[in-house]
Amino acid sequence: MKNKQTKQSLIAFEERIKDTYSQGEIRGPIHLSKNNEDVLIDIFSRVNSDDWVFTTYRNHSHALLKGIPENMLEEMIMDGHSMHLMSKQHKFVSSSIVAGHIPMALGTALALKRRGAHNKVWTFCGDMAAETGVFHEATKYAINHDLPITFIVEDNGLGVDTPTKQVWGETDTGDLACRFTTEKLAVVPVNGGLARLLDRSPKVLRYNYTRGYKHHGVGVWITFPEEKDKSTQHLDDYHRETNAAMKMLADEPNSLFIGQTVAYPGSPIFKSLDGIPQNQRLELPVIEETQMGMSIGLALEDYLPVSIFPRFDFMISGTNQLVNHLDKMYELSQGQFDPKVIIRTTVGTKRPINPGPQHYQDHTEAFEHMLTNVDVIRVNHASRLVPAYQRALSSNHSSLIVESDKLFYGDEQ
Ligand SMILES: Cc1ncc(C[n+]2csc(CCOP(=O)(O)OP(=O)(O)O)c2C)c(N)n1
Repeated sequence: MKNKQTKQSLIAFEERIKDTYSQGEIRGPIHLSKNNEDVLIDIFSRVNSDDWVFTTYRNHSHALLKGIPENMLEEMIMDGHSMHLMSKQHKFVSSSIVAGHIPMALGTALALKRRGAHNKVWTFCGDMAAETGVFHEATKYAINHDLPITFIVEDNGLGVDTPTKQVWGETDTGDLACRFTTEKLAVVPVNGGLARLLDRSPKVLRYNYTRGYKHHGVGVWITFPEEKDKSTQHLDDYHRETNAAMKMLADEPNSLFIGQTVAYPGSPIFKSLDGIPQNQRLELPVIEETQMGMSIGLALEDYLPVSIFPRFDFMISGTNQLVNHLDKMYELSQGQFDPKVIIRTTVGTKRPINPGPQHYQDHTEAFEHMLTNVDVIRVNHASRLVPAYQRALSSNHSSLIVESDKLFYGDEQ
């Protein structure tokens, strides 16, 4: 695709967004990209204007290279839509749910093939997303059904601040993928069996780069103008009380904290586990269904899993294991199994910046309807945090504890 964007203009755009964000003028989270401009320019030189692009929250360069004009993009970012940019006109979709866009991209590729259309789909994701089940399902389906889609893995070695290989071990989706070099679109099969698959049209490309910015934001804490005189009391109370509650759980024999940001920083969860030994923490980002199922399995062997999902919105993909297994195990096994898991999740706040509905939904009532055996406890005030976890600990049942957005800013949401 002919595009007037250059490496310099992509870098300059991100610099401008960084400056505007630093001044407290952007009302949504931003995820800046740097150091992968050459590769993206090369890939997009093969993308036609009527091709579809599905991508992540780290999407500004993709949007510009797909032809979204700078001023239009800037307006969407200023309005807080950076993490979930979409443009029908430009056939551009992105999502702030990790790997959430990948099956949609697959479906669009299937539609194009069935229709006999000439255009195709390009879908981008990070290395942590490339370890998920949906990535593997989608790539296998696309390869075996010869769908008009290319998957591109942008490998910066990290998911937020968690080194991907620390979670998954050394083998990565490089086994599935071919290596992309900026000189030419090269297929470098990692093992012979896959080379045969990769010779066919759907391809998985993978390239390495060093992330030029922090995961999100600009690397320093921004105080937004209207926040300047606000007290931090709520936040201080939240940190103190969640830490006291988690320490109480950590004292239980066999308790194990699993989930995203339990062992690496990246959300307030990390701070709440201050002082808890590393060997009681197991980092598991972005595989929420597997995490929920693993929690049940651990409990079957008498561990006490404290299964943590930093956002209720992310926990949704663990719903199958929660509703169909944890909640029903007692009934299905005729009273033989009643695994006990303490699930902890948080409703995202809209302040100081609004992350959009993929990060702030409160599904408490829906889960109250869906669950019959698991207790659902919503906590609205810091003074109720320790009692809520005490109740979960002394109960014979599993519990889902929802830390409400009120905990961060009181009723001022
Ligand atoms: C389903 C889901 N789980 C967790 C998160 C929180 N989260 C946002 S980005 C991210 C890391 C993703 O890393 P990677 O796929 O390597 O992409 P990168 O950000 O490095 O480009 C996580 C865990 C989320 N947005 N969605």
